[in-house]
Parts: sequence; structure tokens; C-alpha cells
Amino acid sequence: MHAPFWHVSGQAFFFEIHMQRRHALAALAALGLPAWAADRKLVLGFSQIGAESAWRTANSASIKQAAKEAGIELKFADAQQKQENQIKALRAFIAQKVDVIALSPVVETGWGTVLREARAAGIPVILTDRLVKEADEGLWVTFMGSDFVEEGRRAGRWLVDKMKGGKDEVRIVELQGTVGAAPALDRRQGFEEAIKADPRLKIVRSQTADFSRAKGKEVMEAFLKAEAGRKIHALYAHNDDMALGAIQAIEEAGLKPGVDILVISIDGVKGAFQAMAAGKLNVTVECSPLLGPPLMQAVKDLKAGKTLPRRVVTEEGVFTADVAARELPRRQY
Ligand code: GYE
Repeated sequence: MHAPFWHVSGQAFFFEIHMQRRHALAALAALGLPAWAADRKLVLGFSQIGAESAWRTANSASIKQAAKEAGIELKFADAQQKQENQIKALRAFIAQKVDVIALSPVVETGWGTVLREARAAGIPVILTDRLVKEADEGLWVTFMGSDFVEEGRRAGRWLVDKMKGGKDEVRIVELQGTVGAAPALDRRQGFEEAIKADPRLKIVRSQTADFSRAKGKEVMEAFLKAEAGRKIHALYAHNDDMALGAIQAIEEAGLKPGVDILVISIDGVKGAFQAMAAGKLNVTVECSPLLGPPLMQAVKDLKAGKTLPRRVVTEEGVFTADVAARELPRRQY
């Protein structure tokens, strides 16, 4: 009698391999994991906000570079600041059946529907840089980025400290980030919380300048006009780009930024260190855009079936003008 073909040594070997692979894929599917064939290049769809700031440019560069180094195929979509473009990009990624989606959401709300679509398609979503506000936190596997409330507190604490011992009211103007964006809401909240330590500190004007340098200049010009004849002691900008624009407006108004008006901002980009070295900016609270390497690691860990931590917080510091010249050559962005 002839042995069945799967008992024939060579063929049986390949049949066995084939069956093992099928079982492995079936096991992955049963776990709700996408059927990543072990030998295929991973595909990551990344929806970026835009290119509004030096921070954002550095963030995009970090993600592109890290993907290349990790051997991950990156589909990069720039939404030009529009949530509707980000939603379209996510739907395109779902249609293309990418392995993982990473999202840096421009605003906090309005993501539920599209995130549910990703989940229904079995594609895990990683939030990077900014968080969304959705009751169902199972819509994303992890969030990696900074603690924006703490950044705001650090900015506020610096000012409280700087003003210690004074008697007069301290009049502050604030340039907010994009309306509805997590870093704008949180940096505002953290700063307000910290300046409560000294009731003399008051925010007298606050408006959005969308995280951009051009708008920072424009809104600061409007603040200076509206406050003509009254002293502005300090400017708090939710990012360096807006502070750099505002510095120009202050100079054009014949005042000395950093001296006549204290300037406090967040990010720690090279331009801020240059402004500090020139005495025009007093302090920048660091917010690292170098999220590429941890993001690629998370994609790989997901592939390996590991459970990711729900939250990965970026470590960062505070830099003042007196250390700017020394630190400048070490800055990576
Ligand atoms: O501070 C700002 C950028 O989300 C942390 O977005 C990011 C912020 C950053 O435009 O410069």
C-alpha cells in the first residue's frame, strides 16, 4: 500500500511548515491580532498634523528617519492643520490595510467614529504627541508624548519664582496654541494652576495664535496696541514659534523682549536657544519632538504580541537664558 503523500519525507516537511504557519496565523487572528506574516515588511500609516512649527518639522523628520532605520514602511500623510484631512488619511490607511496606524490629532474631540472604524478593521491605533478625548479609551493601544499640563506648570513656576518678593501686580499676556488642541488646553491649565501661588500674577489678555510664528507676531501686535499705556510684564507663549514671532512685534514696538517684557515659552527648539543667547527670550520649557524611535519600537512590540504600556511620558527639562549658549550646540532640533 502506498503511504499518503504527507508521509513522503520532503513533501511532508513543507506540508508541515505550511500547516504550522496556518495555525500561527489562525492563532493570531483568534487573539484579534492582524495576520502579520513574520517575513513581511511592516506598514505604518502615520497621520501628521501639518508643518506649523519647528517642533512639528523636527517631529516629522524624527518619524521618517526612525522608520527607515527600523525597516518599517511608512505611509506619511500631512493634514495641513485640518482634522477632516486627518480623518480622510485614517480611512485611506484602513482601506490599504496597513498593519498599524499612528495619529497625532490636531484637536482633542471628534475622533470616535473613525477610531471605531479602525478597530472594526482590526488595525491597532497608537496616539503620538497629542491625546484625544474619547470615553472609550480602548480605541487606542498606547499614547506616547509629553505631559503638557506639567509643561505649563513649569512655565508658571518659573515666573512665580522670578517675581518673588515683588509687591506690584504682574500683568501677563498669553498666546495660546491651536483652539481645541491638547497642548493648548493643558499648557493653559498648568500655567494657571502654577501662578495661583501668587495672587499678584494675572493673565490680562489671552488669544490663540495657532502655534505659528506669523500669527504669534500678529496677535502680539494686537496685544501691544490694546495695552498701550499699560505695562505688560510678561508674555507666556504655548510654543517657541509664537514667542519668536511675538519677539519681533515687541522689538518693532520699540521695546526690549526679555527685558521690558519677560518672554516664557515651550518646546526648546534651536531658534529659542538662539533667542535666549541673544537675551530676547528668558526661558523655554522643553518638549521633545523626537518621538520616532519610541514609536517604531512600539510598532515592533505590537507585532511581537507584547502588551504596550497605556502611556509613555517623554522626559524633558527647563532651560533658561543663562545656560542657552552652552546648550545650543547640543540641541538636536
Ligand atoms: O509644542 C508646537 C506644535 O503638539 C507638542 O505642537 C506639540 C505642539 C508643539 O505645533 O510647537
